[in-house]
Amino acid sequence: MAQVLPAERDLRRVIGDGDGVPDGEVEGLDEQALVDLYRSLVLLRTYDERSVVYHRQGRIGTYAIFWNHEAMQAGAVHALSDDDWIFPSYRESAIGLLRGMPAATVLSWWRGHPAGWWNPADYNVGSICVPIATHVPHAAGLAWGKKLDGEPSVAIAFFGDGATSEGAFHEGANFAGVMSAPLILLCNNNQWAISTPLSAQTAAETLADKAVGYGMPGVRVDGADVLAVYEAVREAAERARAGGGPTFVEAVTYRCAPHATADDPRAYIDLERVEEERARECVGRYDGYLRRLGVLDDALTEEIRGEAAEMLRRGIAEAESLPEPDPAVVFEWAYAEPPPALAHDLAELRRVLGGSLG
Ligand SMILES: Cc1ncc(C[n+]2csc(CCOP(=O)(O)OP(=O)(O)O)c2C)c(N)n1
Ligand SMILES: [Mg+2]
Repeated sequence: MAQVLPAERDLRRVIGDGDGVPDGEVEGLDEQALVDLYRSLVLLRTYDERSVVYHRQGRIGTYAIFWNHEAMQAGAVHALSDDDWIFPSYRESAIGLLRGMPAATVLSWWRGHPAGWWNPADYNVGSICVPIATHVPHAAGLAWGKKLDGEPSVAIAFFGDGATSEGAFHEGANFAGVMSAPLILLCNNNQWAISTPLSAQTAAETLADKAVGYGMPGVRVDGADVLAVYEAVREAAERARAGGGPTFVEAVTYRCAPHATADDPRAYIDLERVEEERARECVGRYDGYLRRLGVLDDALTEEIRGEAAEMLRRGIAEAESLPEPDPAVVFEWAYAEPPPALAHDLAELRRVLGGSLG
């Protein structure tokens, strides 16, 4: 009988505070790799901040903000190879950028344009999953399939603290455990599910404790420490590739932006706590780490930020230059032989939309 250890209690950290807490080091990351990681963090941060502006300008729809979640996304992707599969939730909508997906594609998704529906096989990045946790069984199935095919790829599924209360999470985790699938369950514990706090979500002491029930290790990391996430995911991937099965990684952070552009957290959140968390946000912490190490200065920072800003400028221009989609797309692909009522509904939609789109 395999022995399953209880989940780790302490949060793993690598980045110090530039004061009393010393910086650690991750083996095997040279200067170039450290700067590449920074580039990815800045790209995600820029995407996120610009998207809030685009939303306010009416250029994209309701948008799920991921400010201060960049470290868990970039840290995890950099720890994987391009053959590994990523299953994002709406919180990781732009993670494909780290696999070379154009910004216009992700922005198109948020504009409700079909150009935002990429082919997952082009980037090994699954579709953005909005229903909570339903992508966990998909990721488990893909990981199991890779194992059956004798391929060394692993899959990673990103989901939130709230998702751990969903049936699909439990089914996917259990299946992965039983099949020893090469899966990484990356739980973004930002301590809120819209307005539901973690304390109302679970009676478990930690979310990583859930791993024990599925016979897999549970690891807890500081989710705003990109190097701690990197190291934990790299270990989980090595274990999975070696036939060791799945790992649950709980990346603990705090949601210090609204859930989405449609949310006003002042109705339920402690604003002082938010300010504290914003002061220790993940991009600034890694920036400080690299400067203490002597591999980052103002000139390089400016260059990296400029590149990211330019990518977004071009991305939104490209997304906005696409022709309006035919509204018929809403009715296609659900049926091999659409029922006649749908033709009536489409005609009605064209009439309501008038000449502009029809
Ligand atoms: C199956 C399902 N139920 C409810 C919702 C509505 N909903 C959207 S986001 C959200 C909260 C999810 O919280 P969490 O899993 O912690 O992820 P976070 O948004 O914090 O990243 C809920 C309940 C949904 N999208 N899908
Ligand atoms: Mg959450």
